[in-house]
Amino acid sequence: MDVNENLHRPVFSEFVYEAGVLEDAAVGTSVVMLTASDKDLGRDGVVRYHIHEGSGLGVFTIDEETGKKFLIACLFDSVSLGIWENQCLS
Ligand SMILES: [Ca+2]
Repeated sequence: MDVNENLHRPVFSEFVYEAGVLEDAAVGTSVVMLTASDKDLGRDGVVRYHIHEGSGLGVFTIDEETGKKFLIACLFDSVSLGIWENQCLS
């Protein structure tokens, strides 16, 4: 068996993450930390995080390496905050 094979997919620690943020929260506020793990060794076990799709895109960003999600725009009443599908790759 080749130990460098990419045999496992990353798995989030929770199926659903719930988080809230105040309407007047400052840009850069940390909103939630997502964590996923991948059982592969080396490069194939390194997890990278992305926001795949969802409503209100552009309001949040995610740190590709840590899974920490941040507010990057001011929130207004008219902004519909909903569900984001997050993706981790490795
Ligand atoms: Ca993997």
